[in-house]
Amino acid sequence: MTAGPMSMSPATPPPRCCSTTAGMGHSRRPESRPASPTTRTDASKRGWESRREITTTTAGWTSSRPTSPTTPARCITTGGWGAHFLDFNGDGWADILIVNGHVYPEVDRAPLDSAYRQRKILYVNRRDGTFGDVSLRAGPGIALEKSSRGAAFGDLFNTGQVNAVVNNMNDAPTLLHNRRPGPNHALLIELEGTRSNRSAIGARVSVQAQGWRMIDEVRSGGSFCSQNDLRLRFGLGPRQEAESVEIAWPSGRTEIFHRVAADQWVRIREGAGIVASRKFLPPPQLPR
Ligand SMILES: [Ca+2]
Repeated sequence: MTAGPMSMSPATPPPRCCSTTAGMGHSRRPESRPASPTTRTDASKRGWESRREITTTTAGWTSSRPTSPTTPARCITTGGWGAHFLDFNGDGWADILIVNGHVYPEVDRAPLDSAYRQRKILYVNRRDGTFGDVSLRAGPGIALEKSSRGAAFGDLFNTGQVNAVVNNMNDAPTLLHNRRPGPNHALLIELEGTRSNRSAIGARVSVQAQGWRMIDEVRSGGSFCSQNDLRLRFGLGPRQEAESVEIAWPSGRTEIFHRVAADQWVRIREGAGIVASRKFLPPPQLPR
């Protein structure tokens, strides 16, 4: 993904809904708001929050441009930078989180339907080949408006949840803490190569669980200027174990492990099997 200039003129009325690209991810999409304060409160309890200790602005739905349920949907322009497929709710289906921001601060003074600081976008996998935008119900961390660039994803607290660290232009970074509770299970797999490279970059892991088969690979890098957690996290939904974990190492070796319990972090060394495991920790009680 590369950054490129975005046109700042002319000031033509935005279309009702369209999609365009201009260098970085750039989309126009209809904007809607929560229907009631109740929706907002419930979402903030179980959604994503930002940590104030490393951000300089407070999070909250009220920082977004207000509309009411009777306000017609309109298009806003967002510039996407860091993006990642992540299973934020652990149901085994990959969702998408995108952090946004315009290239130029001057856009705030231009008659354009965009802004230098923009909220994030969270898409949930509908399990039918489509994604739904749940950004406005995903907590104050998603609604926080920054001019964001890179985003790195990983299980920062070893709790089985995916969190994100976002860097922002001329601002403190944001830690997005995924607080979504739920009964779903997960498995975190760390690979250590011996004949392969030590970080196991390029290894492919296939997890089988009650009819599901999920595949992921260990990758260097991530989204824009960011490095994700090298460990692979598999959301297992209601399944409490993986029937099999098959690893195709870059060296060409293939290994398979059976009946691996969920809700733990396992370290697998090439040729030596599972050499360490640790149950997920309870969610941390971070200061607000
Ligand atoms: Ca999911």
